[in-house]
Formats: sequence, C-alpha cells, structure tokens
Amino acid sequence: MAPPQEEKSKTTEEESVTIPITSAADNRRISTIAIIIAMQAEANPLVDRFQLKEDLDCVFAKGVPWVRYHGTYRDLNINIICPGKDAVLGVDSVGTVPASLVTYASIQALQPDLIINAGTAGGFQAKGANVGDIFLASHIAFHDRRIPIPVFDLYGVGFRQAISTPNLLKTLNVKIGKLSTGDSLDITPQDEASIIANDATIKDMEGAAVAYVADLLKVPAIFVKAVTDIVDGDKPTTEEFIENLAAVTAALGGAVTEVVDFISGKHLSEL
Ligand code: FMC
Repeated sequence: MAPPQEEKSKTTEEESVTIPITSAADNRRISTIAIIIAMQAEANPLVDRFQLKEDLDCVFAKGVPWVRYHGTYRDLNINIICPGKDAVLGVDSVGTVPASLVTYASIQALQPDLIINAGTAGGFQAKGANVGDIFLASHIAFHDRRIPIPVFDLYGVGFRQAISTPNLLKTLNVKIGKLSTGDSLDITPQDEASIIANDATIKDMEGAAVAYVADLLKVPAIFVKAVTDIVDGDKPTTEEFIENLAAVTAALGGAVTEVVDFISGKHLSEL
C-alpha cells in the first residue's frame, strides 16, 4: 500500500501515519492479481469476461463459503475471490469482516502482486459523484469505528492510501476520490460526520478492511468502485441501490476489464 515516491502524506489526519517508501523489490512486473469482490452479481460479468473457472479444489479452508475463480488472461494470472453466501441466510457475505478474511486468505494462498478491490458504492453528489460513475479511491478510511480516546481515534479511522496510479488515471475514464467504509448500507448522522471528516466522495462496506489487510501484509492495492446510489440525494438508498445494481455492475465489469488490460505487461511503477 505504499505510495511510490512519497514519504509522508499531507493532511492533518495523515500526519501521524508515516508511509514507507516503496522498495525496489516492489517494482516487479505484475503477474498475479487477486480481485476481491463482495457480491456475486458484481463478480459475474468479470468471471465471464476473463473466462475464469471456479476453483473446485479450493485453496481456502474446508467448509468456508469463499469462492475463487481463476484463469489466465493475457499474461496475467487472474483470481477473483468472493466471500460467498452466508451459510445460514444464503445472501452475499458483504461487509468488513468477510472482506478482511478473504483478503488475508487470498494473500496467503496466492501471493498476488496486486490486489484490486472492486465493487459498488454510494456516492455523494455534493462531492461530484453521479450514479454510474467509476471511481478509483485515492485514500480509504472507516467511518463507523468511533473511539474518542487520543490516538485510538486515529486507529479507528484506519486511514490508508491506495498505491498511486497516475498513468492509469490518465488513460481511463474514471474519477478519483476518497472512500469511506462502514458496516452499514444506510447512514447515521454520526457516520455522516465521520464521512465528511474523511473528506470522502464514495462510501462502501469493504474497502477499508481490504486496505488494512493489504497494508498489513504489504501488498499493493487499488480500489475500483462504481456508484449505485446517491447518499445525499432524494431517493432511499436501498431502492436506488437495487434499481441500479444490474446496470452499474455491468459498468463496473467494463471498468475493471480496462484496468486489467492496462495492468497487463506492466510493472507496478508504470501504473
Ligand atoms: N453504502 C454502503 N455500501 C454500499 C452502498 C452505500 N450507499 N452502495 N453500494 C454499496 C456496496 C457495499 O460495499 C456492499 O458490498 C453492497 O454494495 C451493499 O450491501
């Protein structure tokens, strides 16, 4: 997660976080990528596009619902990992706990050169987000881990930076913004205050958990998020999310394909 060429980041929040300089060893040609996706509907277009096969002889612990699709696309060894369906309720295992577990297990099992966390998100129109927009997250933080004790407060926010990808940004038709993560689809007034403090443009339920684990294990990560709903708009989030999910996941699939096409044949420093 270390941004190349930056020793320290800029805002007050970041001042307490020293970010290590990327070592020469980090500048390898990207060969294996792990794409972490929370919902099956978000993964399906990409599984088809890259013609991936489900791993039936699973690399993960026996009995977990986590699903891995894998295959070769161009020169890349591509893995899509979903936390799968809740064993009791049968719904996608969204949220930070499953996301951090699958990220950890995927890094241990696959040793990826790069993690891509792809998914849908809510967007703030006051910060320039529209339904269907694709964002690359520059920074990631939590908005529902309130610990009002000095230093623990910063730990709760868990501020991280994605690797810097200036060339990817120049090439793709995407926006850049800060991402804030919490374990709820809805938003409370306290969440809203934290999201504003995080200066976030988009809001999801997994990004900061993936960022935490990627940073922990020193694997570079990027975050591709497609906006399904406008958080500060008139429509109720759940209705808008469901209404737009199919179209927006198709757009997400297209964007992640472009990202993967761009990554193919490149070193980390070329992103
Ligand atoms: N708030 C939080 N999460 C989401 C969102 C919003 N307005 N829109 N879409 C999402 C994402 C989350 O990351 C979950 O994976 C899923 O979609 C909603 O349960």
